[in-house]
Amino acid sequence: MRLSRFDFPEGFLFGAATAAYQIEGTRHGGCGPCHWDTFAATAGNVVRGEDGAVACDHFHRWPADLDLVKAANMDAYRFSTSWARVMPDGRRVNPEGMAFYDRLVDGMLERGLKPFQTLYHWELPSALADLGGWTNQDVASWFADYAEAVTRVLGDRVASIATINEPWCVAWLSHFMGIHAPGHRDIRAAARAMHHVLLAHGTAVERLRGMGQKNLGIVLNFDHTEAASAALADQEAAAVWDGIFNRWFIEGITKKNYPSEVLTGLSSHMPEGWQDDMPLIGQKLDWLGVNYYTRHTIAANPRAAWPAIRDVPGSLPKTQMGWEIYPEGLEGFLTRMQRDYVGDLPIYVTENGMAHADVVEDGAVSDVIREDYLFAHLEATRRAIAQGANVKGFFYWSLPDNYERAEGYEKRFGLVHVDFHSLERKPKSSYHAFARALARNA
Ligand code: IFM
Repeated sequence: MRLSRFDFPEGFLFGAATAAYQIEGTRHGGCGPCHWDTFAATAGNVVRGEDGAVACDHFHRWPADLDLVKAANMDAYRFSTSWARVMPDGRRVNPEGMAFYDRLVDGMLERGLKPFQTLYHWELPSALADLGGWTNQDVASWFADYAEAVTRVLGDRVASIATINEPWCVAWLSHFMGIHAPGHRDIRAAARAMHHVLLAHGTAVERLRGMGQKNLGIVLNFDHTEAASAALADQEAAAVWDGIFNRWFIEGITKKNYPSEVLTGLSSHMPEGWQDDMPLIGQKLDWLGVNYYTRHTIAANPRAAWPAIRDVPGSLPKTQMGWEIYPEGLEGFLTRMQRDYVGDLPIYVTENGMAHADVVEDGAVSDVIREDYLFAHLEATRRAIAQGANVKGFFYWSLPDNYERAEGYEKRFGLVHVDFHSLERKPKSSYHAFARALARNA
């Protein structure tokens, strides 16, 4: 017997998540260029060189998309505002871009959906990328200016605001591993981005709180990390990876310090005087967002430079992304956050989902594997709540299939299938299963 909304505490919110660049399309509404446009235009970065120019054309089709959220009996919708749409040159407001989000938020409220806004899900305006982007410490005040401008318009109607989505991706994946925009592979750039992304978060929180805004949080991503063996070298390698991926950001915010295993490699590249920023970074949150997808097995890699580690392929069933399916990791992070970092602070599962090579057959999409994934992670969430984690909501990633960044349009995460030629939407069997579980008259 599968779970339903009645297996969760009263008031628990269910929803789906999206991000601006991945669904909206950038050709309309005066949207400016962002670093993802140039990253995608550089050969070799993105599968088939695909970009977000059209995506799901949510810019025009948002009323029908919100209808789908509503028809799935969801309570909330997690969306992001694009910095490059609101401020095409990074600094001056584009009224047409702002008006789009104004209508979108009203559209959610008209359908009884709580708007969960994310301010930065990776659309750094190109004009600011030209100035060094996340490696320039001025990014903190640029970001706070943007946060203030958006909040002056939307702040009276959104239910919550996340500053940054997945700082690990913004900083490490994009400046050390080179896999996301701007595609750097540079330890100094990475160290600066690792710090500046949190400085931007803290600066924006201070600014918005000063305006009286409530419900401010941040969305962090976590990957369950295991050592490949009991050997000390593998154990230490796993601890370094856990530090980079899972501990850097949450410890920066809740302990006002960074993990020593990571500072060993980064301290000589950190911006001067970074320690003075920690009180601003460590301001109290109103809630924490946890994004969780998979686990990693890590071994030492003695021949490599710091952080001398390598990924060892795991043995569990994998998604279309090649990510292992391991719901126990979600339970682990939710209880770990409560126990080690945030206590009773509200926690939301702000993203969880899987990519699968879905196909339309006889006019329908049967994605039973995604149904199983979703319900296994809902079970994991419920177990964490039973152990005392104050989890208040769960958002599936994503509502429609969309632009999966470096993977282009090939990897399908949606509850709703999108034909990227006709842009027709077709709810998958997972959408219907989730809708049944969320029905109030069940
Ligand atoms: O599509 C991404 C999203 O932008 C951030 N979190 C992970 C998702 C799946 O890779």
